[in-house]
Amino acid sequence: MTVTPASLPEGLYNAALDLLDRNLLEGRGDRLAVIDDHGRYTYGELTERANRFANALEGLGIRRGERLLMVMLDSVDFPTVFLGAIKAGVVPVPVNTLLPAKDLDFMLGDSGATALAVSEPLLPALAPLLDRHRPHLRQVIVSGQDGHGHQRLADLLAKAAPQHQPAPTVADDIAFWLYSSGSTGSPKGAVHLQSHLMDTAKLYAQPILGIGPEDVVFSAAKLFFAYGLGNGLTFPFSVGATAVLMAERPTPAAVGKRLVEQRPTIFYGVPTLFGLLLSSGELPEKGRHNLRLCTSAGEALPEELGLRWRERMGVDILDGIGSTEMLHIFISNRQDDIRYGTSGRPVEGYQARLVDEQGQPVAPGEIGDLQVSGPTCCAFYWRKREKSRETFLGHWTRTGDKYRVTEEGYWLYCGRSDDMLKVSGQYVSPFEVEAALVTHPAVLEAAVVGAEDADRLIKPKAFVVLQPGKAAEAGLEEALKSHVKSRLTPFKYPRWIEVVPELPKTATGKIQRFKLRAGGQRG
Ligand code: 3UK
Repeated sequence: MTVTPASLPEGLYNAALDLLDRNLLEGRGDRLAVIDDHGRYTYGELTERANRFANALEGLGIRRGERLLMVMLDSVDFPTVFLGAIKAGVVPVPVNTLLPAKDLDFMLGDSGATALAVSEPLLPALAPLLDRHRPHLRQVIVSGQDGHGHQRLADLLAKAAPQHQPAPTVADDIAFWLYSSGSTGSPKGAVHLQSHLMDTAKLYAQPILGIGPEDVVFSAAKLFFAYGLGNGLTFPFSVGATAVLMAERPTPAAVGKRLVEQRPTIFYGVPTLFGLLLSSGELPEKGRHNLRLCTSAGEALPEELGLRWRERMGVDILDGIGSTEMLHIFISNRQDDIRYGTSGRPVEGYQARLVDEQGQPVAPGEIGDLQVSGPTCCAFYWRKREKSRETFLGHWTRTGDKYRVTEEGYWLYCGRSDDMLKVSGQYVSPFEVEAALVTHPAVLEAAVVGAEDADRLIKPKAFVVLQPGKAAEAGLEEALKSHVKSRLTPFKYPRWIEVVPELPKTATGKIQRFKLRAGGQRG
């Protein structure tokens, strides 16, 4: 081991030391932290890489509190940059790598990032935006073979010193942000603190998953999602376990291959993927994998999917609900107490309650709006005072979900309170899909709602009114689908399109989506 673990004086706290250096202090420096598509890295090596990156940022003049936007694929460079920044007190802001340019443009501006770290394959999408943000954006760092005229991460690491003196941060300092999509389009930066990462591991991953140093974990959800960040970085690093990181999209083939070759003990997925895997023929037989447990989040896991998976794979899936605001899961099933079709019970350390429209607790068994309280809630939404006030009510946070508690005390998901959809575990705003549809020359108006597919998972369905004189020609449906795919993150496209003469509206002209939902299940 070449690095000596760093420490901070009593009263100070830095999440990156807790997730990296503590493993060295506790004698796990030679254990594997990361297996990615290119190599294997011990805790000693990863800690050194993070130290080098922290030093490099300081050398580039990026200071404490400044934001570093991360548009990065999953590889060892992700934890290097994320934890290296946190060591330096610089605030990493990982964002979805599949975002269209307009969203990246918004995030570059909204965050006021002074530095950008980007994986080489994603640079072409960002390059045209950079100049507009130059006044504040000072450094661009590329992870990959060719820096294309920018700083190359590998060069920065090679030149920087391997030991780093951590920034004197405290538990309540801002550590990182994650963007959450809003129903009206503009994403909200959820500002998280130094203590939050480790708290999700202590409250959820250690007691509920029973994660330990012998585990090898693999998350289909990428590190830029709050779900993936906990799954593939915080949780394994909190105990010195090994994370398998994969840059490519989590197709059934790519996932099936990792299950056989890397033999993870814990696999974290989302319902859509469990469904795809089961029908893909890519899943290993019971004896050929090493799984002991799976988790599902992002959207509700239908009971049949959980049961079919257990039958086929011989391991359970723990469904649990989390959010970007709460950082990770706060209501979950337990290994010894699983009720498929429900989210389980509140995780110890969190409190959950159901309230009516007046904010009063609902009667037992009634549906109510879910509010949650716990130590990992973000401090506020960046630059969104009004949204922050609506969402964060003292200790309680409104999740925007409807829930009911069954007689036996299991929490049952009953849908979103707003018009937002959760598709493959990710938010889709119906407004956004509608706006994309109406930019097509054949479309006058559109309304998008959620409809169930064959696995009982929600997917977007569009009702469109055509321009006067246009008829529903053959090929129109496919044309509209690809039109949306080219404008938005592709998974948001409507799986079914129904041409209608008009949309149901209120007297004030608002689309009555509930009428379309009631009328139009499945396409
Ligand atoms: C929905 C669920 C039913 C629910 C997330 C685990 O999904 C995550 O965060 P997001 O901010 O979305 C939050 C919203 O997603 N949801 C999540 N999990 C479930 N609905 N059953 C579930 N098991 O509407 C919630 O309000 O994208 C999930 C860990 C961290 C996360 N950020």
